[in-house]
Amino acid sequence: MKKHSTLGEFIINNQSHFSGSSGELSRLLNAIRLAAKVVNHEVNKAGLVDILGAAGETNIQGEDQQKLDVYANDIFMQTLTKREIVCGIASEEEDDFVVIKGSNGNNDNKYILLMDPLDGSSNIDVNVSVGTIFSVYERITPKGQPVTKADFLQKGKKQVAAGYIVYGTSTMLVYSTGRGVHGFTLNPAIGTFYLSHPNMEFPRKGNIYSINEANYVHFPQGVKDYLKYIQKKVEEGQKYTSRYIGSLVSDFHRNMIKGGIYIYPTSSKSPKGKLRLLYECNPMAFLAEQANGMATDGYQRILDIQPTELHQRVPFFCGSRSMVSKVGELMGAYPDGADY
Ligand code: P6P
Repeated sequence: MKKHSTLGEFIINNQSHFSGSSGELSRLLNAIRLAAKVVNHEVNKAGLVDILGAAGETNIQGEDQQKLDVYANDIFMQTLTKREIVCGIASEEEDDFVVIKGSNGNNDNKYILLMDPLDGSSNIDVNVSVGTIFSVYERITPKGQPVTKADFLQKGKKQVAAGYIVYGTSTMLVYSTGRGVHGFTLNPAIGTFYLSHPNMEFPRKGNIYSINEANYVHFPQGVKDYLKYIQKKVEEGQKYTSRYIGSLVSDFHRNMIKGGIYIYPTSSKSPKGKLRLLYECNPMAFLAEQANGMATDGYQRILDIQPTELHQRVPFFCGSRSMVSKVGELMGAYPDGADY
């Protein structure tokens, strides 16, 4: 596909790769495209209207709900509900999954979607990039019946699509349907996404590490050893740099382009890690592997983890293969020293 083709053209041209595709996945991706533009418009003017600040409620994570969190959740829910595409949605902003019926009240739609509608929302008030993360599966319970929790607790390797929108200096939609990772940049003047980054890949090696070192004292020893390993490399003259935006999507996006690793390990504040498996780690891990990168919980492949709860948290190590495998080695994941 030539560069600068539009996202719409790209979706249509790639539909033929799905055997028996009835166009539902294309319609799902087009719905995400539309919702992304609407949310982008609001995010870009957040400072101008009274949409900042907590909505006065807290979500299931016990975090203040910024009004934009609520707004983004509503826009994606509304856009995905009116198009006969999904039969269920799970969201960071919803305590439980939501059953989505077809217009005639049926439960015949094929896909389920999980999302973090506005990740990094604490950055909104300080004008730093935030993002939307989404993950798509085919339902596994029988068509015609309401979706159940089992449909949402599939292993990450069963995803049929995943992606993110990064609302940054420019707004990009980056996604994969299992045939590589492709980035589209929005031209806000005409509201069109153009293919700007075809076949995105993590450089095998990298020199950027993204971690909140304020939690150092509570890190597992293997993570402490990895940071010491990096510092020793710097002493030996190798170039490394620390970059941590506090927005997973932005750190991931930069590391995928330049090479690097993002780590959110366990800590006393987050004994199971902070990031959510279903709608943060699984979609980002799907993208990472499609981009020749790697994603583990420090010991095992994220995409192999059997989920047990909608909002469960896991430690997250994601990025360039050589960096993720090195920290895994120090965590004791590869006793035989295997290098991925
Ligand atoms: P901390 C945002 O809340 C988020 O889920 C990720 O986007 C980000 O990388 C991380 O948490 C930041 O967490 O504890 O370092 O502020």
